[in-house]
Amino acid sequence: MSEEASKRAQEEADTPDLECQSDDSSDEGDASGDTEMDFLRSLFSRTLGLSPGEKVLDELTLDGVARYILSGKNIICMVGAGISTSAGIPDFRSPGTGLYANLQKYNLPYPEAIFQIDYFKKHPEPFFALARELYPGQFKPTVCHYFMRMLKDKGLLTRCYSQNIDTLERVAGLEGEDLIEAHGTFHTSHCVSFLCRKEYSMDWMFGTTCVRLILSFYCLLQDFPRCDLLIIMGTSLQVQPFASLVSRVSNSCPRLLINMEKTGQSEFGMGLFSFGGGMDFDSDKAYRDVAHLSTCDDGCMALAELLGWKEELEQMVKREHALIDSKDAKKKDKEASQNSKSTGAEARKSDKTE
Ligand code: CNA
Repeated sequence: MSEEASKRAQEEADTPDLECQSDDSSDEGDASGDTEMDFLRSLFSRTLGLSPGEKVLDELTLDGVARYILSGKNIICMVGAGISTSAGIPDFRSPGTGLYANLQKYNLPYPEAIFQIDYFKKHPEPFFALARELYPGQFKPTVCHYFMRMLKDKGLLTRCYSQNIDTLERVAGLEGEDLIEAHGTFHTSHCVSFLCRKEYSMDWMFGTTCVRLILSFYCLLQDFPRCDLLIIMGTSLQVQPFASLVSRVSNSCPRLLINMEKTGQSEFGMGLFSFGGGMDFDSDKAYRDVAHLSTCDDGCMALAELLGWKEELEQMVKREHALIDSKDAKKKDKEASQNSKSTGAEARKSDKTE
């Protein structure tokens, strides 16, 4: 296979399915057959790990990633519940502390039922009880959230794709186009009642859910092929299709996982990962995936230190947390003075009636 044909086949293999166009030009004759063969060869060799992409990290460690970042890169972050556990919000699957291990009190038929719409329509109480525990306003963003904010401030963050619903990315300063909230968010929500939807929500729904989905889809088609570095943090990569996004970057794009455990590896039963694109940290063929096993906060702080940003990150966390504390204190004072005013008014009213 010529070098050019092989390059073309590689490019086609890297193109997301939805961007692929059928090639029906009849004048290409055998050339088109060659291209298809090249494409299939490339796909199989990639899937079987025979033809890895280019190795761009000088070493598969956090130091290697830091040196690579310093040359200025388009970074995508993919994050999950593990980035918010240090803020006090439990994740799903951590043994002992995860929500799935602690849902007995809600008497669910099985743990996932709490997030299923059919179950919710019949038994909304467990979801609302859980939502009260997770509702934004009670928690502060973590070091990891502010590390992503620093990536943004330094012009390195293409976008953050989050599975979380706790809105802490927004509190940390990722907003608008910085953020795709792939599993929805408490920031916007809607009534599931058919009657309610009919009366209020066609425009509203369109302005939120549909447009958000279309934009998210458009963004990921744009972002992933252009990504220079994918940072995956605090997720078990068990929920599809989100998890399969790790295979949407080019096969030369390094992927850094900061998590308590290794996730996203190609294993039997790993759904989309078993067809190529899964993470490979340890095999002889590993050439681009780095696993840094630690808390997300420690991992981000270690990376910040290697980048020479440690002090700046520490100061940002301190400053932003102090700001949140002072806003909370003002809000509490206001609520207390409103409460005392209304208690006073009620007391005067009852004095008059007596
Ligand atoms: P998960 O399946 O519970 O996985 C969490 C992962 O993070 C696991 O691999 C843990 O080992 C790891 N982890 C936990 N704590 C830390 C830590 N401090 N540092 C590093 N790693 C840690 O959660 P996923 O996000 O993968 O699953 C997707 C679900 C979770 C989405 O549908 C979310 O909506 C849902 N969820 C969100 C929140 C939230 O918004 N904060 C909380 C709980 C669940």
